[in-house]
Amino acid sequence: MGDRRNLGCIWMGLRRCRAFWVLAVVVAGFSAPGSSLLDFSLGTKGMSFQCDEGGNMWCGGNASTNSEGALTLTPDGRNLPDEYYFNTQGMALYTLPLQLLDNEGRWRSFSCFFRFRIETGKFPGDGLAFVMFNVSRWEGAPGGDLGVYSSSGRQKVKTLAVEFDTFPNKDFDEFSNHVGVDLESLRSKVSRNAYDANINLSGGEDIYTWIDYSVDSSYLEVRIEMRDQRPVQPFLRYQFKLSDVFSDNGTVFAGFSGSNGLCICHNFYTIFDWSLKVIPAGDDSYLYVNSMFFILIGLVFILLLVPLVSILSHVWGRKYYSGQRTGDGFGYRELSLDINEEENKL
Ligand SMILES: [Ca+2]
Repeated sequence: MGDRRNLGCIWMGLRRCRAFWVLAVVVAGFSAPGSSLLDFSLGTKGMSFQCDEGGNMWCGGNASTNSEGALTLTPDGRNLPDEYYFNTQGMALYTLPLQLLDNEGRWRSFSCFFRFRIETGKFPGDGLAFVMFNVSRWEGAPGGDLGVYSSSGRQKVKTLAVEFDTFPNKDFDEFSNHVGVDLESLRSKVSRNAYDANINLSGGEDIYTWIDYSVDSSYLEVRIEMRDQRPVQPFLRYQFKLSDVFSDNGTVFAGFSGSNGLCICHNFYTIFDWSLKVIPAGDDSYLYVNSMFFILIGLVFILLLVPLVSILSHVWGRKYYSGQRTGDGFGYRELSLDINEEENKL
């Protein structure tokens, strides 16, 4: 009976047939393209950061991991002589490249989230940065250069950095506790005092961060929060084109850097969790158009399939009922003959 009901729903109208919509969703789902090209999550809640040979991170300088699977960027031993922390820096880059340029020359958006903590010794050290380079391995100078930029002042690799700076350098810092977007130099393109969001970057508490770049708008947006709740409004945003920064072939390596200088000031940097995904060229509108295209293909397929199933079920139904008796004891053919006989009498 169940099979007959499913076939019968075709005659009842497609809108009332649950099987139709289930099939439509399944076909459309199989047809729609994936929403991201590279999508990973690392840290204490899943696959741990791995700095060892063959691991998921290339780690330079003092970058390492701890027993919780988190990433640390400078020496993590506590209560050691100040000299132990002098001019220390660490760089950790995800080993797989981010292909930010597709084969048709279109740039791709990206979106990332991470949770970090900066703990301070006697006085705050220099800070950490989320980084992207056009090379798989790079180490900058410690101290105010954040381990990101070369001490000469002329950066040798193509760089995008979002800095979380905890030490005021009078030559290029406007605030002592700030977030900034840097490109070819430490002089931030845009920066903002983290106290505007009531956040002390080196306060020893977890800070949740979202960094998104949209190819459509060309805006990089940074959000920070003391809890795992993404703010609606970005804390900082800066407009630029990825092609102006990474003009080679769009192959980029992403990760983190942190540093301390030559003073009795140092920080301990921990990245607990990090997730990142690269989004196909043209971002959301591109995804929408393509998804709709494949959904339409799926629906056309279904609309072609439905008449075929209907014809087959109709043929099957005629064969099935032919010669069968009705619930009153009359067969289809018998009932037809009886009616004809009554008509003949009249
Ligand atoms: Ca600084």
